[in-house]
Amino acid sequence: MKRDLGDLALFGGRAALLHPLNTNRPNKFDRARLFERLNWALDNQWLSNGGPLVLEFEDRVAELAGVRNCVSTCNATVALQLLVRAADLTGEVIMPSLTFAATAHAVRWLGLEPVFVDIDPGTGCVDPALVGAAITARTSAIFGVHLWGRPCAVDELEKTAADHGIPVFFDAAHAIGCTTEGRPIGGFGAAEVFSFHATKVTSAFEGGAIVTDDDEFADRLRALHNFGKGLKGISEAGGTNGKMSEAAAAMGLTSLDAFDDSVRANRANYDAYRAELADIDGIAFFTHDPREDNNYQYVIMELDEDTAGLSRDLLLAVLRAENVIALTPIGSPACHQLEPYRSGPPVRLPHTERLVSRVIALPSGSTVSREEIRRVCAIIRFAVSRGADVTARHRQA
Ligand code: T4K
Repeated sequence: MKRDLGDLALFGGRAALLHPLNTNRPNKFDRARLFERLNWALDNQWLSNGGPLVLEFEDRVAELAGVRNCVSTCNATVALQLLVRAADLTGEVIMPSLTFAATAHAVRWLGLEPVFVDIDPGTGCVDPALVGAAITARTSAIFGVHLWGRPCAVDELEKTAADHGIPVFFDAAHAIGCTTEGRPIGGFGAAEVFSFHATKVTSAFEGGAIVTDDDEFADRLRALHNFGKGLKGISEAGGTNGKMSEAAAAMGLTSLDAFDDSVRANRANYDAYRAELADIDGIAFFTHDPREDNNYQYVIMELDEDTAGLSRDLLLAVLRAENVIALTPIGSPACHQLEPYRSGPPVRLPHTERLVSRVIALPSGSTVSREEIRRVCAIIRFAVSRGADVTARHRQA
């Protein structure tokens, strides 16, 4: 319990938590079941290249996403690159800047140019009206991003894309198990991409997947992620190695077994944070539509510096000193504020820039206890209630 400024670890007090509490640490899963699957794969002597566990994982992901095809990959970044190649994209791809660098890097790595547009401040997702206005003769596709699991304006983006005769793809790295108007994320646009990185609600250690209802496109993707093998003509155009291993699929399946428990825990954590901090001026939470399914893997808090009297970065430093490793969330800084994009032609995205300077991702997941949340909130409550004093003391130090 902090009573005086000197109790804050930033100013020499004892840290509130004994061990670092990381944001995005892996969720609980049945370890015995994982080892069982790994042993089975070893006995089966088929460890990659479309093995039985990979096929089972693909079926489970396709079912969750409500689509016909799932092509699993070694990670989501390669999955995004496979989309670029499979759709023969060239020139420019329009996307939000408020996303993890992987969305932009995947496109740039293949020699295309990401064109960043601003967000709708109400959702944090790309503003479809601005996407339409940014389309030029060089635009070959639109990439929407379901940021922090919040579905973007899928219908508007699909319409804009259709009006201009270009495809729209969705980076759904954060959005497995989410719905919009009752429709599961996975079936929108020409294809969608999930990430199964260790930090995601469903983890394959490293992994990704492309889901689509377009059978022919799925065949192209399947060939391209396996050196171009298996589809007439495509092999001559080459391919890459983007395959998922049996070990990753074993983890992915075991993590999927725990999906409902992980989401329940995330939802309870999100509700607990909101309840604990509801009465504090200057604090708000990024919301989801409670009528829709969401995986709630990110608890995103917004801090209004003027009201709180301390900046987002100072609050992060306060928390870090207490062993609470809260983060500037994915998308903060935004891509256009990062190299190599920052050195390009200047881009002003006022809604993006405002949001990224205010947000904090708080620790969540099924290994975070209610007591840990209570302690994190107590630190935030104390620091914000004494915001101006914390800022002044920090300046003196
Ligand atoms: N599109 C979007 C919108 C994305 O967010 C991502 C990735 C992608 C595409 C590409 O997906 P992948 O190609 O990765 O499948 C992490 C992840 O590597 C990345 O997957 C994720 N998004 C991104 C947002 O976060 P870093 O460099 O920020 O991770 P790191 O090491 O700083 O860890 C983040 C937090 O998680 C820390 O608090 C530590 C904790 N952590 C991390 C790991 C790896 C753990 O507690 N345990 C762990 O095993 O990129």
